[in-house]
Amino acid sequence: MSAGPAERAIGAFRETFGGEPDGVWAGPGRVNLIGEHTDYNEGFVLPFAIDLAARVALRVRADGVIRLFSTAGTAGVTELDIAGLDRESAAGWSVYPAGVVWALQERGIDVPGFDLALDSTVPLGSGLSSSHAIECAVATALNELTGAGLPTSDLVLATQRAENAFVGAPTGILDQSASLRGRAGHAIFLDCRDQSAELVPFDAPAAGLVTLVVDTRVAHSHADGGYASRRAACELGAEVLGVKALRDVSTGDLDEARGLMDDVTFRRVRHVVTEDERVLDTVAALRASGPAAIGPLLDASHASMRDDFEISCPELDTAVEAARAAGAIGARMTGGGFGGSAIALVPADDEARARSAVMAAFAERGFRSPRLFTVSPADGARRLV
Ligand code: GAF
Repeated sequence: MSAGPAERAIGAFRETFGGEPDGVWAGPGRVNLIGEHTDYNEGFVLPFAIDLAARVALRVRADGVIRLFSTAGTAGVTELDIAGLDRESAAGWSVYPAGVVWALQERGIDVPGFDLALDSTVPLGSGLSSSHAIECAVATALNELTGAGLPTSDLVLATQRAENAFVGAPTGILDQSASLRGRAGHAIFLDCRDQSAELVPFDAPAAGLVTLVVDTRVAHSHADGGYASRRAACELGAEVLGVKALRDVSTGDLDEARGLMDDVTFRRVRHVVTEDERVLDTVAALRASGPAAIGPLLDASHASMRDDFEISCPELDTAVEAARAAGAIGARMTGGGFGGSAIALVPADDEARARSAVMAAFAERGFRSPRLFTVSPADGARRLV
């Protein structure tokens, strides 16, 4: 079997289980260029799959046993029974493959047992969708190996179901859509109401820019209360306004909305409504002028998340401010918030300066050193070998 990016997963598989896997599948992480907390409001998002991925080497077993091994950590092999999977039986990262199996079973798919070795380059808990990367790799593998042949839109819903009902995080469809639909050189403009998707060219280097990620290393979990409370506020806002989802509210409706609800709910609503508009403006700007034109929209998105949605944190604000002061044309936190990563669009000539400025700002405030790296749009979940 050939090596390449699959090599470490294959090596771990041979060492742990013996013999060869049936194949190796990859699920990339993602950054979201813009469109945060709009997905579960049936609105718009603009993520891209990144060139960091979870790789799973997998071989079907005949006895209904699932054995899981990861090259990260010291947990060794976790063993589960394919029959009667529930949240309590799975611990640590095994909830992600177990959740996918459970969601496929719920759709009537007869999933066999399997041995799986995971090797991931997506930093865990970094807000770059390390968990969805695993889920999308496993879902793509099992979709092929069972012959289920689900279309991408169903894989999106199955992995969302795994997150919502098995893992326990009330998330939308942003992350798995990026991981499953990614395409090198492109961002994905997704309408979360009907899953219609368009590829929008995003070639930062051609515009003399790099996409710098600042992983604050502040851990976050969407199964914690912050994410769910934002979602609940949005649902309340939609109910008060008499619409199916906040997608159906326009910025012109905001003045009237202000008088109909408490201030906190109004600001949550305003973030979502203005963020949807910023996504549409970003897509138009990218198409007309390319990545160099979207900086102010990224900045406005961050301010809205910091002040109206209140999901930023001092480390994310520091990353954004330091990168901006060192020449970034735009910067924002990316993902669910409360920690995780920020992205900054930085002129290639200023990259070293921006990196030093962010490191220095973190040190000055006594924060843990962040991880800095650049990313590019990559292909979505697929079989590697
Ligand atoms: C997390 C969730 F998983 C997504 O569904 C989305 O809501 C995002 O936070 C915020 O845009 O990544």
